[in-house]
Amino acid sequence: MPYPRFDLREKVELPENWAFAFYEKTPLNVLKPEEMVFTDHLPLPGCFDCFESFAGKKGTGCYLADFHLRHDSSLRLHIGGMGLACRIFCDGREIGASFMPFTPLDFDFRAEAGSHSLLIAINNQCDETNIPQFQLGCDFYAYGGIYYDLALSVLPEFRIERLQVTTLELESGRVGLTLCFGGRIPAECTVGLAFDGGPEETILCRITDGHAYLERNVPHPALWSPESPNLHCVRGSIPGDAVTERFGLRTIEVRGREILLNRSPLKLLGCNRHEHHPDFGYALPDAIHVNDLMLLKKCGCNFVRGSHYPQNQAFLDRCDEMGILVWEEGLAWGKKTSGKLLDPVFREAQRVNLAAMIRASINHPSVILWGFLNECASSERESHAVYGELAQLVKKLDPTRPLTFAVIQSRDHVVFDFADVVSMNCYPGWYDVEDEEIRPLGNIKAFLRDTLSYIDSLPETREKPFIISEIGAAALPGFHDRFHARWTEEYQADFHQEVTEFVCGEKRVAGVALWMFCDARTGMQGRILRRPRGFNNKGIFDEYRRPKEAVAVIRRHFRGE
Ligand code: ADA
Repeated sequence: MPYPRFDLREKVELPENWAFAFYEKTPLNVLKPEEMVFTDHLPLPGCFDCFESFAGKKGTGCYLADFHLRHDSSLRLHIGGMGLACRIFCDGREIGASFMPFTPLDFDFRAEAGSHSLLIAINNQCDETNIPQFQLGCDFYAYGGIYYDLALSVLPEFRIERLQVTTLELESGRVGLTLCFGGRIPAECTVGLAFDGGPEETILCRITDGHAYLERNVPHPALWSPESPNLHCVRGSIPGDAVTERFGLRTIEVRGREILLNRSPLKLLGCNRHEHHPDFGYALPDAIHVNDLMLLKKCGCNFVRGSHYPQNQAFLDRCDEMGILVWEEGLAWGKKTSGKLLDPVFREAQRVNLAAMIRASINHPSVILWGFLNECASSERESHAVYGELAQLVKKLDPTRPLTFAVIQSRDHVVFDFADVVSMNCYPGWYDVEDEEIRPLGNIKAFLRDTLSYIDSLPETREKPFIISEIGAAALPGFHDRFHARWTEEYQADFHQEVTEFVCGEKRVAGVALWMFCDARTGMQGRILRRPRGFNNKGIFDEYRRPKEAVAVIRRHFRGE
């Protein structure tokens, strides 16, 4: 179970396998709970369109379960992330809805003692008017289901919702603790505080705007870093409720062109990763998370970019434990000003998605960068306000982490003033190369040098760290050909030889996220014709995590062997 943990809250039991009904090509708003006929059983969390009977189908999947309450209760249904849109009903009455994929959601409602039915209807039809953050042409598949954790629990009347921890001083282990309260909040209350299962201190706290703030020294402090991912716990309790949060003592900051972790310069070496597996869609079991992190570490990576949406909290817990640094980002992919970028509904969805992501991930020491708006219209003047309002929100919710966003590889960006870290997606040697060139490897380093000159020529970027946020070439798993041309494993390995040699030898590059960790299913709308097998094949592992030839090359450079 991911952190935060609420050990005093009563959990309401839900089944692992839910009664399931599927309505093909049927939108959410026409379905009536009383008319549904349940024909199958499917597990949650899970993506219904990964299963044999519903594979690749589009429509609404309806999950039904009974639950039982001993008392009249206030309840919270927590969904760590779902897609693409849902409506939730208790005993046939709608208790909530969302059209925001990959966003942590809480639905609070009341129910009386006795038996009840819970119905979760989820639609995976991608319609940009209903789901402004996603589009059919996205280069990742629009699965339907509950992707991340799911829990139903009883809410105390007065509750402690979060305990946010900020490292103030490394040597003494001094931390700032922001207690966030909910429900019927009194003006003051007694809080119990205990670090790492040690003795509990009792403090009388004044509560202002639902919050109280304290500072303490963590007893026996041990710093968190990728080499020594030491973690601490703090439990905050009030009468009838308690929250346990896990955190790491570490600082992250930007100084000139460097990123500093615990005041020492850091080079980020890693991969982009989709939370994807063909058998599970985005609902990955923990075993996959752990194995993926093992594979990344074996390659010498210390960094993963969670492209392109808020991550599973269970994955971030594993990153904390295994010492992998994370760039976490909100969901938006290639939005244009002629499309959704300037639309107020899209902008509001961005704010909700980012705020929920930051609140959920605030205590993960592994998360060191916040990102948003992947490859959106960063060259157009009208976009400036959109980037600005999101940057302001991120800074307000968390002033401790640097902010970045991946821009496309052009030379005309107008939004870099908002970036603490400058990031660019680069595809030399893959896109935009002469057709006659069978192996266009020759210009990769020249392109990257030219990119650095561009970054160093702009007043708003020249004194900031620079990350290559994507760079990659596709290889069809197991495809070898004597030309060693594009799509072969040989070409991808030679490509990454050029890239990793350049990155590891170039001080100006503060980090790289190779595109990408493993192959992942692509979107629809013609993109599939440019993506053999229906997968983005730029993974250095295939979708079942079998290594391609590039892995050995990358490992050699990243590990300095
Ligand atoms: C873009 C995008 C990625 C992926 C990549 C590619 O940079 O950000 O999600 O689509 O291109 O493989 O072309």
